[in-house]
Order: sequence, then structure tokens, then C-alpha cells
Amino acid sequence: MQRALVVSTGKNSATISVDGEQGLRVAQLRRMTGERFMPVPGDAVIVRILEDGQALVERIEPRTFALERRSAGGRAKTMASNVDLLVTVTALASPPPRLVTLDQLLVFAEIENIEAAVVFTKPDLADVARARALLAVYEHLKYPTLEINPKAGAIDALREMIAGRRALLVGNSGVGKSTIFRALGGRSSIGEVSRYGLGRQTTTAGRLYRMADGFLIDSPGINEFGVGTIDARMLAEAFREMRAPARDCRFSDCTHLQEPDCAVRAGVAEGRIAESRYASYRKILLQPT
Ligand SMILES: Nc1nc2c(ncn2[C@@H]2O[C@H](COP(=O)(O)OP(=O)(O)OP(=O)(O)O)[C@@H](O)[C@H]2O)c(=O)[nH]1
Ligand SMILES: [Mg+2]
Ligand SMILES: [Zn+2]
Repeated sequence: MQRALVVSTGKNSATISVDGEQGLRVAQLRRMTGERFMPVPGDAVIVRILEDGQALVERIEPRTFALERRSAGGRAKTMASNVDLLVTVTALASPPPRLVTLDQLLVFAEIENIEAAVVFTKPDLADVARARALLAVYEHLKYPTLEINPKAGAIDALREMIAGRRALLVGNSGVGKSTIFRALGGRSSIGEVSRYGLGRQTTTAGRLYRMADGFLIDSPGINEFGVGTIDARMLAEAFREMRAPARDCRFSDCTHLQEPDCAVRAGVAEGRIAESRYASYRKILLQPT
């Protein structure tokens, strides 16, 4: 029996990186009746290597953190496991930054108590002043924040940030996650044919790249990311800059939407809370689930 890391998964098989081995192997999954046995990238598995070289996944080690993504039908699908750093990726332009997605991911990280970093890409296509202002919002919130151009290979700061970590790249489609993944040494999965035509390559399945003392997972673009049903109190807790002011609202059950003497709205009006963050707060709170 040997330990391995799950790199990617197919229908009845998984591509794995066995501890101490250089290349990758394709391992068969054991069929288990009445039990879900579906590994995801990041899973640590125990494998049996048969005499003919075939590998068989025997079991999945208990997961620490698992990222779940809710589909339109509301069904949760596990995307990746054992991650300890959520690297949110947002393009400064092309596609234009969708800050609700970014803020939703940060809310998710706060609720799940997992570290998050904020990475902005495509500075070469963006307005410098706008980019500065946007970075400042997240730096101010004490999220590790970076601006990189992975297309030009400028990713050293990110390499440093994820050293020794088990990191997951997440963000909207087209923001540069796979470009980052490749620039750091990862190989994109084969058969990535764009659903959107025009020959654009879009990632359809997660894939892990094992690095010294850690790993990096590339994931498909998320276009909506539900954080599930969440009330105003919990949401304001998850917005770092609203936590303290929320305690000073006149009503203890203030939703910070329209109540009088709301300290959160006062913070927005006085410039202590970024308008874009407050707009995300409203959208997340009011979104239909
Ligand atoms: N100009 C510029 N282009 C970039 C930069 N980063 C990525 N790109 C380009 O953006 C396009 C999309 O990049 P991908 O890495 O495929 O994006 P992705 O986030 O993996 O997209 P999905 O797999 O669909 O989720 C590619 O054509 C990249 O070359 C950047 O910093 N500047
Ligand atoms: Mg991709
Ligand atoms: Zn309030």
C-alpha cells in the first residue's frame, strides 16, 4: 500500500501522483456499493500497486477542507480537498472584474475559516488608477494581495506566496487561472475544448500540480458561486470591515439595508467601507438561493 495525491479524476479512474514517484499513474477506483467513493484533486489516497503495474485506489484519507460548489439545481459537488489557501483570481480587465464573485469567495473563506489571497491579473490591459484603487481595497482589509501578469511569466510573487501551501486557484472563467498554473509548472488537462467556441481553452475539470511541500490546483471557472443561505449577522461578520461597525447599529438585528442609525451604512457614507464591498454585501444577502 502506498500513499498518493489525486491529480485529476475521470469516470472510473483517477490520475495520481504516488509519494516518492516522479511521473503520474492512472489508478482504477474501487467500486463500492452504497457508498460514495469519488476522489477529488487534493485527496490523499491509499493505493495498491498490482504486479502488472496497475494501481488501485483503496481508500480516501479523511479530508480536512473540501470546497463545495453548488450547481444550478442546488446540488453540492465537491471540487477539491485538503486545501489551506484559497487563491482568488480576478482579471483587472477582459473580463471586467466581477467583484461579487471575489467578495463571495472571501466570505466563503471567512465562514470556512480558511486563508484567502487576492490575485489580480491582466494589469497590462487595465487602467492603472483603477487597478491601484481596487488593490488598495483588499490590501486595506489585510488580505494578501498581488497584481501579476502570468501571460508575461511575471509570477514570482505568487510563487513565493504559495510556497509550502496547498493552494487552490478560483475565479471566473477567463481570468488567467490556467495561465498561472502553467507558468508555475503545472500541465493543463488534455481535452480542454472550450464550450464557448472561438477556440478559447476553458478548464472543465480540476487538476493538481504537486510542488515541494505543497500543491496547487487549477479549477474550472465559476460563474456563480453560492455561499448558501446566510443571514445578515453572519454575513456582516464575514465582511471583515463590517464586523466592528455592525455592533454599533441601533438595532441588534440590523440588516444594514435600510434601518435608521445603521453604523455600517454610515461607514460607507463616510468612506471607511468601500462602496463596492457594500454593494457585494447587498447582492449576496438579497440573492435568491
Ligand atoms: N494580457 C493578458 N492576458 C492574460 C493575462 N493572464 C492571462 N491572460 C490570457 O487570458 C486568457 C484566459 O486565460 P486562462 O488562463 O485560460 O483563464 P482561466 O481562468 O483558466 O479560464 P477558465 O479555464 O475558463 O476558467 C488567455 O488567453 C491568457 O493568455 C495577463 O496578465 N495579461
Ligand atoms: Mg482554465
Ligand atoms: Zn446596520
